[in-house]
Amino acid sequence: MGFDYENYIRPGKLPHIWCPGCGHGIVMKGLIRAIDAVGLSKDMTSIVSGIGCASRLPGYLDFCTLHTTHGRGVAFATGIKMAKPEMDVICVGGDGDGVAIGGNHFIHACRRNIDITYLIMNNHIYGMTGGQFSPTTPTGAKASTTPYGNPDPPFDIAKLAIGAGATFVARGTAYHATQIEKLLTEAIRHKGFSVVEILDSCPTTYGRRNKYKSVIEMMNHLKDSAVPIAAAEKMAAEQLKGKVITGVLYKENKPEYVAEYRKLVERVQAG
Ligand SMILES: Cc1ncc(C[n+]2csc(CCOP(=O)(O)OP(=O)(O)O)c2C)c(N)n1
Ligand code: SF4
Repeated sequence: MGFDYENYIRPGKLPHIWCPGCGHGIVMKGLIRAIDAVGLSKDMTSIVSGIGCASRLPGYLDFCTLHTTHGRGVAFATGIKMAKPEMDVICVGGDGDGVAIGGNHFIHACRRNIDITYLIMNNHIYGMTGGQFSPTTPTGAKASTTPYGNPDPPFDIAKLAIGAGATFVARGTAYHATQIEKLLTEAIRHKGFSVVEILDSCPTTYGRRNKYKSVIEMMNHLKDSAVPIAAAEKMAAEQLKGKVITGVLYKENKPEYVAEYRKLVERVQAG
């Protein structure tokens, strides 16, 4: 028998809002499979998001879910983890949600090393609102707000997370569907702030403006630009130009924020 996705989906919430060819559905399947692999319980797992097409994901899943405000998913997730450390907390959202309006919350959650898994679906654009450029839109790419090409350099989300102090950082793509499950499984098991960036497709607002003839072409681009970290380590900088390194990019064990905070409270209360 095949994998039982329906066990985790709220039937009353379907059909979903995503366009044909949107990568968000592939990522959701990877997340479901990872949750199943780790064996998380529906009652003790909170899935939180901000606002955007990516942020609609928790609404479809039968867990303790919270759809919050734009860029504030990580702040709400932090509150849940502080109040109920026994819960597993997963936060999801898009690149606009996570590193534009929510960028400040993101870097500070990385710095604290709070035990939350943060899944960022990076489609390089504000999909929901019609394709404005985001902090991850590549230089030169077209968006509704950069019709002549984006003059800004993009953020590298994974490098930003490592620099800010996240203790588990991984990257995959919507093309590499089975890898999404593996990366998220490891991220959920990691004790600390885990960031999983999945490079994703938005054919509706990004693909059509940037001369992708089809969703397949967008997916092939994800396939061709990804280089697994083990292979990348043997390649020269010149060969890596225009490529994205995938896999587990960083991992370290460090004290987790809620546990340290509890110790502090106990110390103060003991006088
Ligand atoms: C405070 C606030 N500002 C702006 C918006 C409008 N808004 C809704 S979704 C969105 C962008 C979402 O983009 P992203 O997070 O990249 O997700 P995607 O839709 O591409 O999946 C914006 C700007 C809002 N809802 N709230
Ligand atoms: S607009 Fe883009 S991100 Fe939003 S559902 Fe459609 S394809 Fe996906």
